[in-house]
Amino acid sequence: MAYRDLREFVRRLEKEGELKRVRTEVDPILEITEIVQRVGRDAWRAHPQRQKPSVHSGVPVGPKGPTPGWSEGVGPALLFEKPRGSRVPVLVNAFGSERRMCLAFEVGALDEVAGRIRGFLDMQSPAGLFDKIKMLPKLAELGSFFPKTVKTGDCKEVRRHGNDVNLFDFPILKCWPEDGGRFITFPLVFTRNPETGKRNVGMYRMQVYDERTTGMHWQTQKHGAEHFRRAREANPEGRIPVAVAIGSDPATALAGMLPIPPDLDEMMFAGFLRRDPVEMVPCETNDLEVPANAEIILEGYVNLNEMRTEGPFGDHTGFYSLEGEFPVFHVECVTHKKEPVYLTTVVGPPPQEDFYMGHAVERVFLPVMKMQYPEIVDVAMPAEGIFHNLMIVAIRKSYPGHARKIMNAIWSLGQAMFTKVIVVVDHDVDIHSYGEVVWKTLCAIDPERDVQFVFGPMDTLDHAARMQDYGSKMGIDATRKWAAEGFTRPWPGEIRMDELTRAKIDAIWKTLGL
Ligand SMILES: Cc1cc2nc3c(=O)[nH]c(=O)nc-3n(C[C@H](O)[C@H](O)[C@H](O)COP(=O)(O)O)c2cc1C
Ligand SMILES: [Mn+2]
Repeated sequence: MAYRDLREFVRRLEKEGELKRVRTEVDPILEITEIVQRVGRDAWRAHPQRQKPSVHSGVPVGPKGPTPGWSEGVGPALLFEKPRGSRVPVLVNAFGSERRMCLAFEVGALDEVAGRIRGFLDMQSPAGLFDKIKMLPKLAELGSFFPKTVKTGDCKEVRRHGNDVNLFDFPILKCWPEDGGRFITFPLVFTRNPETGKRNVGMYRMQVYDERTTGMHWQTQKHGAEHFRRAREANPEGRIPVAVAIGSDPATALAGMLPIPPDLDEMMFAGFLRRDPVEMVPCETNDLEVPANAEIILEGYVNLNEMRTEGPFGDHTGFYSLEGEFPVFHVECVTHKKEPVYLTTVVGPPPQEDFYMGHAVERVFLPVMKMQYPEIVDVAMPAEGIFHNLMIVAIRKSYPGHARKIMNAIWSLGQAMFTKVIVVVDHDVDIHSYGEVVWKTLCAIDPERDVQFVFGPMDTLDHAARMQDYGSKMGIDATRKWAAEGFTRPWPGEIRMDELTRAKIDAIWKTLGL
């Protein structure tokens, strides 16, 4: 049974021992972040094995009990019951471990979600990966995961319009000392493609400027930004309706971060993930729809001719993302449950909660990637690589230049286009052991020959790129080099003891007193 709403997920987390309540009054300005950092650092330090998803995503519970780190993540989910200045409790870290991501998707292991997607994709085999993902709506129709419109929902229990709207009623965090203000960090931002009418949902942070105005940080390559541009081309002086939902059942709440193709409805995907259609209600003041079970809804518009300075913001890079010009969201109406919970997350120096959210996406989409590129054996994205900076890929190399072909494939694959450094190794390297990756990569390269640079779109948050959103990327071919690639020297074998000697020593080992 799919979770009814966020509250039901909170109850489940509590039952599973995954949630702690904080009853002391604490300030959403900085103090909550500091508490989240402390529980996170302690948990991460205690479990250095946590970064081995090949071990812990497939077999969460082995004969010796759960794999260390599977449940700890960045510490427990935290429900702050008394945030200073608000009557609304704050939920943070709800998805901050692999175990909680599995609870969110109601599976024993993330591979199960991947398996369901693969099951659908196996039924058809259109040409490209994106075409494959685009098949999902049709396939999902079979399973009737399409969102359902309903007349009303819990998110409408309280309604406020115009001057009665006050964003400061909610315990919106200011996370880090130099942040430009308070930021809503876990929203679902709803827009429609002005040309096709299709819905998009994205998770884009929103800086609170005053009671009824926020920033809208959709980065230039994201679908919300594309809707904005298309509408502006048609009518530069106009506006587009925007609705924001904060807090929903877990699959729906997470759908805003999914790196799926444009015009594929994230709410359909959420229905697929929760195995039950998402119920949508019409907004009060525009023609958008929002999840009926949401905790809080903000309705309003974005002017197409208005930009405002947004930031700085302590970001998931571990640095402040700089000030920039972004559109402005004007809130005209707020609706919410009678006793809403405010869902948020803290980003900052890795690892944070978002590592586990991104890690789940990586594991769930890996089989889709493998279907398109069967030579890919596995992919690893260390937390400190913050998703876009480093991807380690193991391939079964079959022909000259194969590693470079895979780099180009990844740079053309949806949001993987942002990957700054790709390291391609042979299939026999354990890419979840970063020590082994460093060792074998550095032994395998002649840097001038094996490093390739390309130019292209960059993550907006990359502060080292020569320009915002545009820069260079690097691919390292760390596979064994072949004669067919112009490498004519012999390639040495890796040192390993022979079986006979090992067996002999095994036989006398206990007598050696070591
Ligand atoms: C906690 C969190 C915060 C995020 N903040 C932003 C943001 O401020 N701006 C942005 O463009 N993407 C942000 N993202 C990434 C987007 O949600 C992600 O790229 C998503 O796929 C965008 O949806 P779209 O493809 O429909 O545009 C964030 C992701 C997470 C997990
Ligand atoms: Mn989208």
